[in-house]
Amino acid sequence: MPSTYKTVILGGGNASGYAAKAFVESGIAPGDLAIVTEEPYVAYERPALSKGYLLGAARLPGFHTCVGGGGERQAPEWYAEKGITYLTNAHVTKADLAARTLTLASGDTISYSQNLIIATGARAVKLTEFGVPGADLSGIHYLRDVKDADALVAAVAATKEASGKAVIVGGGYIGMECAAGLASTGLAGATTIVMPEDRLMARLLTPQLAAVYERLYGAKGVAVVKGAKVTAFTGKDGKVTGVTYTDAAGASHTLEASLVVVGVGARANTELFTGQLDMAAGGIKVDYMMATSVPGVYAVGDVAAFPLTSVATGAVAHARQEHVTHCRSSAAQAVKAITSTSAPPPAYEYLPYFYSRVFNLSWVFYGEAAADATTVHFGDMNEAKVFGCLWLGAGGRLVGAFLEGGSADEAGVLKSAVAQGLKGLEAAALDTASGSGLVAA
Ligand code: NAD
Ligand code: ISD
Repeated sequence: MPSTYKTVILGGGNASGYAAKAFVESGIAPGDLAIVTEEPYVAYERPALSKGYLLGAARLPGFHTCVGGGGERQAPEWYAEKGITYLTNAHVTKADLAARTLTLASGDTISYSQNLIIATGARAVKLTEFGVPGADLSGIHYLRDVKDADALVAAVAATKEASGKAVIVGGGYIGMECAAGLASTGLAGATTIVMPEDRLMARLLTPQLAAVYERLYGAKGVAVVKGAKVTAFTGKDGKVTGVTYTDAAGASHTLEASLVVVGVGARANTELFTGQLDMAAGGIKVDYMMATSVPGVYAVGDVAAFPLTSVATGAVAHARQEHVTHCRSSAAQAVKAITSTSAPPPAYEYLPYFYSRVFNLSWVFYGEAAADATTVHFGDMNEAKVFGCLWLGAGGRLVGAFLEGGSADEAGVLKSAVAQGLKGLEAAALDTASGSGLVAA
């Protein structure tokens, strides 16, 4: 195996798979590109892990990159056919940007002559990091990769078999999607979500929207405990048996649990580049081309903090977006910037977008759930079939839109309406940006 490539992609997640796709579409030559990942699999569509995977509906190679994003499925053979070297099970211990070299845990090195694309993504925040007693007991799960998902699926089966109970810590994306997965695969009536906030997905859902989902979760056999701070895990023989929390009044309670899933957020994997690259917003700082502070080095996906124009205020600030759509489009942007032979591509424009599917429901959200916006709810929230909310900012401009259960056309109309407002703001931000016009403050 040669050890020097024109381009190396570090990381094998969503963004990496789409960067490879974009390189192939740009016509790279065999032997020019290598991808290095510590995962045992080539890139796959990570969103499936907290949805279809838990239901037994998604398994590799069924959801390798582009299944879900449109395009040819990129199973291992695809990379081989295109002349792309893919190193799996290859943990990088050191990145020396001055020497353009990555060192692997095996001691081998891999170098790039022109470009490095950093796609190291993010990892689950662990409760051990906060010193929560018992957080290292077995039976406490996180969900980020296939290995985690396999362990969780096995634990759900064992818990069901033993008529045990499950507790989910956190009421965000992982919490809501995993609770739905557990309740749909045998743990209905035995699953409880415990969270510090006063409602599910508090960073996005209004109290009215959250109430609909809370009703549904209750009906599907998932209890929700709000205002609860997890203080400890109890255990026996090294295995979790309970989750202790304090309620809003300060009283302590313990819920029985032989299975715990923790979803309390994610942290970008930036450590290899500390002191070598400028950082922002907990990630690697990039410009509108996804270029970092070192020439030839790009960052894409969850790890990249890029200039994002606020739909609500028009202000530009570096921000990370932990969403597959940004993984796809930031990867395409970096590859365009690298391969463009004439003018650089247009500046990266991104409209925040999130979606989720739980039970038989499915929602989309575009824009910003701005705290000071006026919210207008619509649809039948009792029937819980098609309903949503609009966030109206200054001058009545639409800055956020949530739609549950609507058609693709209806979602498209809302997306365009939010995007229209953003377009004008982005154009103004680019006009006033400093230097080349492509670097935000
Ligand atoms: P999240 O930010 O969505 O939710 C975190 C939740 O953790 C909060 O709602 C809060 O209830 C809780 N929390 C925070 N600190 C806590 C503490 N000390 N004790 C108890 N609860 C605490 O993060 P997540 O659900 O962990 O998701 C992780 C990542 O996966 C994110 O990047 C997310 O965007 C991504 N993801 C996205 C989707 C999707 O877009 N549909 C689905 C799954 C995961
Ligand atoms: O949409 C999603 C989703 O479900 C995730 O887990 O984005 C994330 C990742 O694919 C990106 O981190």
